[in-house]
Amino acid sequence: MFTLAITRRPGKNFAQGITTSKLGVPDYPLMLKQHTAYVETLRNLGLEVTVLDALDNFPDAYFVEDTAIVTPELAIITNPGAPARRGEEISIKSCLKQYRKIIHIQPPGTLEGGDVLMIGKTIFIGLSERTNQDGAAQLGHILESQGYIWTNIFLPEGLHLKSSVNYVGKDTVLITEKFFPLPVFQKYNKIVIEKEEDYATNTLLVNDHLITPKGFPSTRMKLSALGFPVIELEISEAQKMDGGLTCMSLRF
Ligand code: CIR
Repeated sequence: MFTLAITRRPGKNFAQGITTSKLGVPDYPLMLKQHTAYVETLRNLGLEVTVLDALDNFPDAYFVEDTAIVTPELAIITNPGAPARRGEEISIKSCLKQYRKIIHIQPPGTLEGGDVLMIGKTIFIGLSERTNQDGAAQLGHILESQGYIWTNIFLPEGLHLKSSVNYVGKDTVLITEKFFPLPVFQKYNKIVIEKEEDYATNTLLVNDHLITPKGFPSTRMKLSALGFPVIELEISEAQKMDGGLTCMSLRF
């Protein structure tokens, strides 16, 4: 069960963040409204949620997930692969150090939390444009010393690993068609997401509830078969900035 979450308020300049999406210019008041609903949802699920202030020089900083990996034992502060995002991790460290012992990923290693999928004591690390082999190996070795096992995955597509695979409980992963054949997920049950709904793969399991983006009816239906309550959240404005539900919080 998660008891805490760290989030960050999107800044006025959030539309200047990195994006490849062609979904149009995002709207700030709507972004804030959707972010507030996201925070409220986590609170309703019993988490104590910290909302950090926006960072003026870092328009993507509300995607806090990329800046740290938090396990029950440690907080590993990342070295983001996107140069424009390097520096966001400093204020996350100040916040996390009250909860966990801190360890850093060191350059030339790069790592972003969106590439790290933890399923119990098994860690999958995506090798992407943001996470290199050195960064992945550093994380792997840190976690190995805590009894975890880890595997690298060369991403066949996508920004981060969790853009394409997420754990939704009951030994089941939500996975895109493209990632479905990867042997590393062989031992899990799989819910395969149709191409048109790829974005909904970024669904978040929090305290036996599934939070999923609104507007993906086929995924919504498939999720209900798992038996957890499903909460749909409108996050169109984060989607325009290549972000999703997992990216906007650190949960532990
Ligand atoms: C970026 O490109 O870094 C941000 N605009 C989106 C980050 C999304 N983070 C995530 O999936 N964990």
